[in-house]
Amino acid sequence: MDYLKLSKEVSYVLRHAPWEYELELDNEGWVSIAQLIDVLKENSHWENVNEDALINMIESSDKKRHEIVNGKIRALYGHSTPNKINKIPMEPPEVLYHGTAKRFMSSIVENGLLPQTRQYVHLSIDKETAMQVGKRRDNNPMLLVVNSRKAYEDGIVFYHGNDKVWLADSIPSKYITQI
Ligand code: HQG
Repeated sequence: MDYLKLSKEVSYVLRHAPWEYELELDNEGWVSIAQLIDVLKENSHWENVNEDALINMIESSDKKRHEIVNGKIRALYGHSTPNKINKIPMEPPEVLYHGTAKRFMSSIVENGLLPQTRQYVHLSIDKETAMQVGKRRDNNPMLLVVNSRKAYEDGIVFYHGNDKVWLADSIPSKYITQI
């Protein structure tokens, strides 16, 4: 089975368009695995999908995008659905990074980091990860450092995404420096 393709499809369902598959995410973004498998199977491409395939998909992925607990599955970050997924506020590391395109910089300097089409701003735990994120939009991306310690102390709320991704509602530009 093509786990990369399956992961993209599952991300699309769980991050962006559950209703297209007649699925409803709960407040934390979970759906039952059985329901997800049922709707995936409606597409002949995924007629052999089962729970083991979803587990293999998660384990073989370059990033931890999804998690399975007690018969349910959810995307850990990336959502654009209208109802904001509840994330638990957590103290972030001292600094976080964000890789972006040069063409967005003037707006980011003016407005800070905004979630744009997603529910949360996505931040990276290290420079390498941030550069990879930025390269999706610019061959020579900008690397931004977020003073998450200071922002947190000032009341900006952060949430844990996965081992490399942190989330925030927005990051005012006074906490951002370019390197
Ligand atoms: C930019 C992928 C103008 C922001 C990645 C980014 C990540 C602004 C773009 C995850 C702005 C939004 C998310 C402002 C932010 N003015 N542009 N004020 N504030 N932006 O894709 O962080 O592989 O929604 O810099 O690896 O690039 O899909 O966010 O360039 O973890 O699992 O607006 O998605 O993960 O782009 O990426 P995105 P992102 P997966």
